Amino acid sequence: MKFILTDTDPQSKARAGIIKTDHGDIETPIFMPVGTAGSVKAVHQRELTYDVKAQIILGNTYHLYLRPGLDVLEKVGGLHKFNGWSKPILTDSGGYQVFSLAGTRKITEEGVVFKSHIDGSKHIFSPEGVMDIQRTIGADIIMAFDECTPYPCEFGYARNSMEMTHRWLKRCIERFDQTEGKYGYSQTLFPIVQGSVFKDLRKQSAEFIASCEREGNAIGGLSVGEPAEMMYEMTDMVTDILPKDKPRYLMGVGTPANILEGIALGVDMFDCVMPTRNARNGMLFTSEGIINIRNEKWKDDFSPIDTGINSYVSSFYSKAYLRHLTIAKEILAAQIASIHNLAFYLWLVGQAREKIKSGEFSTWKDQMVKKVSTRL
Ligand code: PRF
Repeated sequence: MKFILTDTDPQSKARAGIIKTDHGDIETPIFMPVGTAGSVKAVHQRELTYDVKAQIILGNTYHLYLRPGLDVLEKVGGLHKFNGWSKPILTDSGGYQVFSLAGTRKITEEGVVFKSHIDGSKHIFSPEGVMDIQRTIGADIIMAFDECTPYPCEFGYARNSMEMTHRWLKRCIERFDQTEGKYGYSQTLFPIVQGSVFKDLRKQSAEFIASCEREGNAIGGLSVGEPAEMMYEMTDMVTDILPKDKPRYLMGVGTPANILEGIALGVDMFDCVMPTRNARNGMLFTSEGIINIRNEKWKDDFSPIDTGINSYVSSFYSKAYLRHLTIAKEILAAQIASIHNLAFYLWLVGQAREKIKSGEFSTWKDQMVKKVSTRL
């Protein structure tokens, strides 16, 4: 993997660049649609490419390991072959899903023992095991095994957790560097900064992560319920420490406004279930603001969903029709809304890139944050 920084904004820490992988280039800043179990919910691969214009999607180690399982993924030759997505893929390590999804779980120095949310069966994730699993899934970018602390979290817990995440990282790196990609292309490992909302812990973690000198770095443990201002403050501190010549990934973030602020703070990559999950609940993000499509006010509004983002479904289907489909619980509602929301997120980061390149990012960002946060 290679990262080329092409432009920097004069008034903020925003930057534009290109990540080069064996499955193609990713222009940054970028939003990565979440495809937890090997599919971005309600959106098929051709739509992801041509309508959403996704450049990279996510998969989850936890889900893919439980189902379809490593035997199937190894036999087919990795996740790209299995789901037909030939552009880059990133897998999260399971260090987050195990904590948020699995029923009972026990964390020890060795790793995490958990019970499957599918059949209750018992499994163990260790730093080494999770590296091996992600080698078998075959994502281009794989994540270190970490503990994402909850919010709020006591200082002592956050410190111990961060220190364990750092020890786990050393084990991840050792295992990753001793092994090779199984399918003929290269993979890269991103470590994850933790430290909850404590400045000294964040600083310590960012310095440790930077010292590992991997090809890219991630910021975890944020967007877990803390006020947005706290998330920005931590991100700001961390991006001052992480190397400038490597991509930075803010995990699980966020709203359109969160993403714009993150870009201004020097973040290059984002992922979140929000555009797809909220789409399935009738919440649409548009270039004019936020729409609850179930609202009576859209009943006979035959105007297109959003003509501002150059997306087929968004210009073709009307608000009234999508409202009808949503209320009638038609499957097509989830499809149209998911494609639209993702196309909007990809349009937004694309605009951010253009504005960084033309030197207009900061003023545009302030206007856009207000616009995209307005409830219509
Ligand atoms: N760690 C991992 N995945 C994550 C997070 C984290 O801290 C977050 C936090 N918002 C989202 N996804 N491994």
